[in-house]
Amino acid sequence: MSADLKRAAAARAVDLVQDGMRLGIGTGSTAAQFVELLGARVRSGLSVVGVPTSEATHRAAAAAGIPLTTLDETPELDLTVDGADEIDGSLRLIKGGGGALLREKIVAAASRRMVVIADGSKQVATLGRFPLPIEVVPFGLGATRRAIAAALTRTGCAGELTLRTGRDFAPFRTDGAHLILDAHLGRIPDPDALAAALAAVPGVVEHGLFLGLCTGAILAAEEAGAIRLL
Ligand code: ABF
Repeated sequence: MSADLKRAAAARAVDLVQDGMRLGIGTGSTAAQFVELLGARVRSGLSVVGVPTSEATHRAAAAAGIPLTTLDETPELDLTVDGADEIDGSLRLIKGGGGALLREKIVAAASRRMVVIADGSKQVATLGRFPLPIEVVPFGLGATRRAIAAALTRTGCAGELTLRTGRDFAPFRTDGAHLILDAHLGRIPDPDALAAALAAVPGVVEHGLFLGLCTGAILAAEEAGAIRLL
């Protein structure tokens, strides 16, 4: 997706922001466009406070001049705007390709509305083409991995689990110093069953299935800057 299309989706999301709102601010390259455009509105007098979903977004939002808060000071948010890796027709998401799924889910859950901004190609009929990120604590990794594999099998999923690595080939660490196992599933026949099974595994901190959290989506398609709303 070109930066222009990301910016078009982000601009539509900025239009949803009203004076006085408490915002959740997403992570990723599309959310970064939202941060830039929101910063410009703030510098023109819009009054908002934002909770960033990652250290990277914290830095970008602070640099853009957006007043920041925390969920301790501001536990209820009006609107979260964030990217996604996949979205289906029922607004169910896979997130976490950028590694920020834990904070993203906490912020989305604290928000009355969550709007996804994304490339239209991220819309799928069935979730699972994008590898599902599963955030785990480092302790007991081998046992946790086996339990996750069993949970996948029980819920009709098949595929490989890979430990995510960074550019230096060392294990990728999240903002919470956890690890990520990516589940290469192809398709997830029953996302609710899988979400429940993963949540029941000790050692799993969070997973990238966002179910019942997203309330709307702004998808930018390649065709002539078309915007599709879900
Ligand atoms: C975050 O950034 C993630 O949940 C998702 O993995 C990713 C999407 O990034 P991009 O907007 O760069 O495609 O929203």
